[in-house]
Amino acid sequence: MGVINLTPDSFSDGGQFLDPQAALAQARRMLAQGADMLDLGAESTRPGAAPVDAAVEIERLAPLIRAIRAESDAPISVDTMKPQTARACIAAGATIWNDVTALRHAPDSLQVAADLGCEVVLMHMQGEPATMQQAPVYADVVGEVADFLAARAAAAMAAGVARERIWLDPGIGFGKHPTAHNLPLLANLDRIVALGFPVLLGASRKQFISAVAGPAPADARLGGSIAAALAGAAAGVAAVRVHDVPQTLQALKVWAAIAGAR
Ligand code: HH2
Repeated sequence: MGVINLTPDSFSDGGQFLDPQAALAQARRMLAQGADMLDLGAESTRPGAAPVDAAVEIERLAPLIRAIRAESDAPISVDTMKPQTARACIAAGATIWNDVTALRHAPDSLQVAADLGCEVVLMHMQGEPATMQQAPVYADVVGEVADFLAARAAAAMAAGVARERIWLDPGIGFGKHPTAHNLPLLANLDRIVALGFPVLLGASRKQFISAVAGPAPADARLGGSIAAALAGAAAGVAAVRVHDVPQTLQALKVWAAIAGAR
């Protein structure tokens, strides 16, 4: 899954794809490079990011979704916590609602997801984006994330979302200490996979890479991003959400070929 942020302030690609033509060019490039799907966001979730109205999100996302849809059938995911934005983007041709709040942001999120009949990504986050990194606390991070995701999947199904439309995501970096919480999650992804839903892993360019391997700006964390993607592949995740498509795909292909030659 190739990530494109139509934001001025995303931590990894903020400002690069706010221009609609630049975003469309990046979408074409990622699909040509072998991305199976795209994830488009118009509001950064990093701590301190400026909130974005649903109307602005829709203005940024819907024309791009229509333009991609005019030339490709690839699944398009929209990264938003707002039901209005999800509704407008699904109408424009998106197929997946990627919600970092696991459909908890608005009282009608679960119902809107069920009504839209789209796929949903339910992601774990402790706290709220603005403050989530201040003091995340867990007694058992893997168990708590797994229990949360199982409970949100049950809530989605109870609201009418079909089981086969649900993805789960451990939310690397969302209310997690860079090493004390992210590393056990990455080491135990098989326990999230064992819940029986396709798992999406988003570790690309995240801060834990600097915490482990030494400071590096977001666009110089490719090696660490690939290491995390391979850990995900080994655990059986269904998709990895990445900023660097061709390099990740090359690593996954070589890893799979080696695994297949056993
Ligand atoms: N990570 C980010 C945003 N959305 N969605 C899912 N399902 N999983 C993730 O791990 C995830 C996500 C953060 O990365 P990015 O989009 O590059 O940055 P920003 O939130 O600053 O736009």
